[in-house]
Amino acid sequence: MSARLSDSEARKRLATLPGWSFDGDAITRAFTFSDHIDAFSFVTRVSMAAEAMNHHPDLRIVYNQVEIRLSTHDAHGLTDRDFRLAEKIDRYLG
Ligand code: H2B
Repeated sequence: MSARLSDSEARKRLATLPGWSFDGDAITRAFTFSDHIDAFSFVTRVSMAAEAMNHHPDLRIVYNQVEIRLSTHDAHGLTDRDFRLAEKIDRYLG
């Protein structure tokens, strides 16, 4: 299991991820797409990456909007795995 990051470590990592917010135990980002199919396609890619990492985000889809919340349940907070997944997710935006 990865070790939980301190608040200051987490904030440092967050500074490299524009668009993501820190809420103490998790990082979150909202995405808007042109329609539901684009939103859902993005979520499918995210899910494939999550499965490959065995690290799963909280996902909320409302028509063309997607909210993603990342935390490491086992560590009760943020770990390196959350930031690595966030970086992958951002790469899917193109
Ligand atoms: N996803 C997240 N976000 N946090 C975890 O601690 C976690 C996970 N643990 N996906 C994995 C699966 C664990 O439940 C299984 C048993 O490996």
